Amino acid sequence: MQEEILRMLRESKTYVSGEQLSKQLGVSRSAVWKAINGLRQEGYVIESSTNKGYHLEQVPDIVTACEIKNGLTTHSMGQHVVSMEEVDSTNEEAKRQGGAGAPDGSLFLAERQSSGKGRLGRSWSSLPGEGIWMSVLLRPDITPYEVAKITLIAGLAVCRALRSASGVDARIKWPNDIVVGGKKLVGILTEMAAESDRINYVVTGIGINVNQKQFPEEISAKATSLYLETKTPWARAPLVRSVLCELEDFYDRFITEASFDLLIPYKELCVSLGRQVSVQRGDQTITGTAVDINSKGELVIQTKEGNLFPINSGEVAVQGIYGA
Ligand code: BTX
Repeated sequence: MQEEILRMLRESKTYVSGEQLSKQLGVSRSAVWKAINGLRQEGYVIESSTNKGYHLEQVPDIVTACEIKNGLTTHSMGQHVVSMEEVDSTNEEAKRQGGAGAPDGSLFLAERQSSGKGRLGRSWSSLPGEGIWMSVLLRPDITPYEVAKITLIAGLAVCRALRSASGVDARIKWPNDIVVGGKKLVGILTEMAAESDRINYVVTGIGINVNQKQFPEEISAKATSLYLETKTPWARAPLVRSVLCELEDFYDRFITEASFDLLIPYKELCVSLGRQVSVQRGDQTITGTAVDINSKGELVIQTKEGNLFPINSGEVAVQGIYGA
């Protein structure tokens, strides 16, 4: 009912009377009053006047299902939303619910992660209310071998969404970190459940630093936020919607259009190309210039001897950009 009341208040430029709300929803005036108070507790500022009724004055910066879905134009991404106050990790929750049959495009969000995960067992700082900690569950009909492309799509979609929403010069550090001026703005962790050559589901976890004014000391040299880059606070729900729209657009094209070449827009935004990079392969360190991304999505490194090494995973250190 809170969702319905909110919709009616949003649609009306003037006050909506308690009577109108209770008639339209088929509930008592006191039920309306309780729901209004519930919304106020979530942070909505709702004016009430004895004669005129209720008026929505201010919407809080929260990432509830109701706020995400308000104005969301996707057909699949984020149509099923699980929004939590706190969870261990949105990726873990997405995997739990993915195993239990949650639909393609399901979105899992939390205000706070108690064990936010980075890659290779690292942790992700997920302070409450300051960032977007979200995971999208996908059920693509592709082979496990093609999942690397989903990783690239996620990076591309988030980068494009943040560039157009905020104007920051965000770039992709291959395969899917988003950096601004060498510092990490977004981390993406893609995980999958698969059986031999069939994907069960893919979970793309996206951590976006939005309103942090400062970071814990151990990461302050390498992390940045939209606030630090623009000196303006950002409402998170519209950013989530932009990410979902871009993600759906690229993902749909990847799945349905045989001729779609993801690498064309990707390379335009990839900051790794043309730079000096190094990567550990077993006990060998390969150092050279990142010269290309091949059709498999691998980063191609050219050594000074002229040898080409395609790299499909592993930590690639890029000169001038902070690492993990
Ligand atoms: P990563 O392993 O590339 O980055 C983790 C490293 O980045 C850490 O070791 C630390 O040095 C640094 N770091 C930690 N927190 C932050 C931060 N907030 N901003 C910038 N740098 C940081 C990248 O892993 C993948 C991160 C994915 C996070 C999302 S959040 C939603 C979803 N749920 C979940 O548990 N993980 C994903």
